Amino acid sequence: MLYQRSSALFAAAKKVIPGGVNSPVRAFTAVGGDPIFVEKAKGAYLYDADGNQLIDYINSWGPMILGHAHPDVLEAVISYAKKGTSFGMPTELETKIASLAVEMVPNIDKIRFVNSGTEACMSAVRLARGYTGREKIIKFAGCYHGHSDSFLIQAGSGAVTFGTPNSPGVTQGTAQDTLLARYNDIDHVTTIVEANKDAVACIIVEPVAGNMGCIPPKEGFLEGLRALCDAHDILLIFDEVMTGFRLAPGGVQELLNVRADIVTFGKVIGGGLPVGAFAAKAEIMGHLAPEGPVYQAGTLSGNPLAMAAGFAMLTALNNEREVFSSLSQKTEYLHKGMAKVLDATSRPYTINRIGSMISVHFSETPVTDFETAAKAATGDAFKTFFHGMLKEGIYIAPSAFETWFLCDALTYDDLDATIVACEKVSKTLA
Ligand code: KE4
Repeated sequence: MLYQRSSALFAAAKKVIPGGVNSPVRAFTAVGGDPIFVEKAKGAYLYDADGNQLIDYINSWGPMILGHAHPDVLEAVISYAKKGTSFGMPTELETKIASLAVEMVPNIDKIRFVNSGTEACMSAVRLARGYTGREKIIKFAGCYHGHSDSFLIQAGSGAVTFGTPNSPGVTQGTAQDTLLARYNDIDHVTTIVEANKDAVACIIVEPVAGNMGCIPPKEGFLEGLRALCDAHDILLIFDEVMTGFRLAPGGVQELLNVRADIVTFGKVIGGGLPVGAFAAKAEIMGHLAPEGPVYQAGTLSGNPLAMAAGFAMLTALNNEREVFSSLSQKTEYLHKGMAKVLDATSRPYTINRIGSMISVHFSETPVTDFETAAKAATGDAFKTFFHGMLKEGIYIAPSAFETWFLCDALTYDDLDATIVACEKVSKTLA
């Protein structure tokens, strides 16, 4: 595996793009070295600027659940592009994808499309504040809801690897309205709610955390949040940007049977084009402009190409629901295979998994929140593991604070190749 052309492209990119990338986590800062520049992708494979073929466990950070360049998505985008790329006017296609999403996801009547997960989460919080008339929000250390000011308080994902819990540029005025709780600790959240009586508009949570590695909710945690919100008239926002249409057709609400008041989406819902969305019952969504007073807008929201890609993706998932169990089985197979080879080493590790989300942590203790995730990420074990797997042609998340996302184009031969690579690399983990 050679990466000369990627390195040369990175040097050129850094001259005109901050850090050479348009999103920090792509820069390999957490693992060192120059990022891989990709030329194209198909199914489960990436083809990089140096002609290497890599098995992809990032899948554009989630969207490519059926594999890259899915024929239904490509055909939809190409045919819609021929009709024009943007109108700034309503189209029937928006109603079609909205109706399909409402049919697939429990407990929502209406959905508003935006252009990213950040926009979806930012708008959901504004809606919750407008609906309740309250100002405080509660988020969880290590959870990432995009780069809106209110969320960059001990955020997960790339924000962690930069050691800037409160990013410069976020004002104290903003930060004071964001209260921080410990993930999987319902007592801590309860204490915060009780200390801020009638002041909390919403609790926003990744119902399965994916930005401190993959951290499933402990038994009763989500149910506890639901009860707490009911008792204090707080809106519960499930940030399903990662989990929506991935862990089940109806996301975590369906998988774990816990209802949120507002749900946000991104990634899969756009089929790889820029789409975010937020959804709720009509009674809440009716507060949004132009029906209600809470303003939210976007020139390219509901863009026809993005809607075409998203509609093709959701249609494929809705019609091929066995894909969800297929993905879970493949992820379990990978988990068991990697565990077997890692058990043969002296290196302590833990693997977290739910559905088609999985992460490997070199930790002596279970990883259940930001503190344990951060502790596991210290040292060079993950960095060594990442580069070792890359050398073997396996592309995993370039940070211990990320989740791997499997796609259903992965074959069991691909999974076996990944396990063999893991065995080889595990021997280098001192
Ligand atoms: P975007 O604005 O990046 O589309 O979505 C923000 C977001 C919101 N909520 C959750 C749960 C998310 O995981 C994300 C974005 N995920 C990261 C990966 N950890 C995107 C990768 C990146 O920042 O480049």
